[in-house]
Amino acid sequence: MVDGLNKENVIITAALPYAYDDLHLGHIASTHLPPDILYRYLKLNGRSVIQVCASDDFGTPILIAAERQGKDPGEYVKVWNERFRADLGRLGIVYDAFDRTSSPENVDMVQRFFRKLNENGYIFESEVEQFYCETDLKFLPDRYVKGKCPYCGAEGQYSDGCENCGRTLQPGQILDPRCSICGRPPVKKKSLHYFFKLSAFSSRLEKWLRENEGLQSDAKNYVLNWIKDGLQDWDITRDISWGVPVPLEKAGGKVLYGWFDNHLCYITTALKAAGRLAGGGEEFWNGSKVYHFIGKDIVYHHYLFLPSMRLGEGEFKLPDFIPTRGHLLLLGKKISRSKKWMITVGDFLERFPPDYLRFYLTRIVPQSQADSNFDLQEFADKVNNELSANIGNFVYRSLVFVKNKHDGLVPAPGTAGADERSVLRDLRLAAAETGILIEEGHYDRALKRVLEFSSRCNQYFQRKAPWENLKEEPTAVYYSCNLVAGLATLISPFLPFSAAEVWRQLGFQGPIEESGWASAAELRVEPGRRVGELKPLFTKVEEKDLAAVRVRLG
Ligand code: B3M
Ligand code: ZN
Repeated sequence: MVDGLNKENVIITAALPYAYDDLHLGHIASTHLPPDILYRYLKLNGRSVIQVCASDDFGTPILIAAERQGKDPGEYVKVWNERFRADLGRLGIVYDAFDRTSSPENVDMVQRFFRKLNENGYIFESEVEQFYCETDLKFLPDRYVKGKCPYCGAEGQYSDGCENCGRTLQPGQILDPRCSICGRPPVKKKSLHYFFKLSAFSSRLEKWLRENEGLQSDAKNYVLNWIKDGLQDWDITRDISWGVPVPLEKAGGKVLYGWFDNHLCYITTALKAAGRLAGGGEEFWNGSKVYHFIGKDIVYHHYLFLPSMRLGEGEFKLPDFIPTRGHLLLLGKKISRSKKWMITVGDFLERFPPDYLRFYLTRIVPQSQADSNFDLQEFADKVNNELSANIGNFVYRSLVFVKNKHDGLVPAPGTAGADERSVLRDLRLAAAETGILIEEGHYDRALKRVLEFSSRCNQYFQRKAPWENLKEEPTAVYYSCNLVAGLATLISPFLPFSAAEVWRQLGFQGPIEESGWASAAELRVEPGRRVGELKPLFTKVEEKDLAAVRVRLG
């Protein structure tokens, strides 16, 4: 068990989406949904937990996008920030704070880090040759230049990293460079830059990676190899206007690179959510268990840049967990914005309820860097055969008995027999095992465990056959209603909308979130309780729904 029942605070962060494009299913699968399951589960356990995220506002891609639309970048990113919150909220993913990396509080935090790292001797200056476009009369950092990857030879890569082999590139490393505004080859021109001494942290990073058992071994192993190959010091400034200004007089308006400031927003936003920005932030942060959920394409940044900046600054502890998940493929192919091969959150919700996505993605995404595949037919099958035919069926057939045979009032049971004792024992076991799997980060297996229990409930109902075994019918219906309540708690971290609906149908007033995980195994549905209005929890996904999605994808 990872956390046990200790009472420590928990801080959960999800990687920050860049403020220039819609969230798609890939973001949800690796970055936003897994932490939300943990968050909801911990809250149900009465733990003090905050979940935070933000929009990642700075950097050249955003500046370029804003410039193309003739907008001020500050205004441009605000629109995205609101859109992210709305989309995530519709999926039931709600953060205690959803900040912006460009907020004044984060800018303060970033400058504080820069100053401290500078004082501690981890920043140095160096003249570097930068790409400069003589047509557009500007320096061309990162995405302003496209070319060929020096490692794997892939064409059309941005100068700050290769999408094909996953390497980050230093300015100037890209081959056959072209200005992305006018397409002409840029020249090189000298510019004074600031560097972070990443190389000074090799042995400390290695020690941390080896000693921290909370880190995933698949990521750990290749990060250790990167360290063995030698870490390069890191150019952390850019000659553009959109970013956190380097807090030094002589820096002459240079700004910090987006990967210097964005992860610091985890800290800023957590302290904001906890009301600790004005003071006591370090104690709060250091007294918490810290989780950073990410996708595997940003391992380098989270396992090397982030910890070394914290080590160098010295006041905020390193993460305890960096759950790192693989990519989501869409119908077997890599999701691609440029090729329009993606399903955005908005597209999905036009057709299907949010819990269908939460269900399917949780079922298929393991706690590892293995890629998963969003397959339309499999999506329909899982929703229809598992969600609807298993969970939905049990809830409906149980409650409909109360309505049709008992005027909507839960009947009083006779004495519990061996079947009841056995199924209640299974409920306790299911709650305990599901909890352990969630704490260990295996949300896919945890949900599978809930499904197994739901099958068990259907078996109980089938065995009791209340439609013909009239003597035991009230007992069977009473216990089934309590199993429905137990199931509602067990599904609630995964399927919050459906859990709330079951709770309502059981006639409960307050939010299910307040009922507590441990109470799942109690008999909470008392005889005489009036059930709410009933309707099937899930409707089937039909071929025409799938066809519409296929058309949309082209
Ligand atoms: N904005 C998104 C990405 O590279 C990037 C994450 C920042 S997390 C601090 O997928
Ligand atoms: Zn140009």
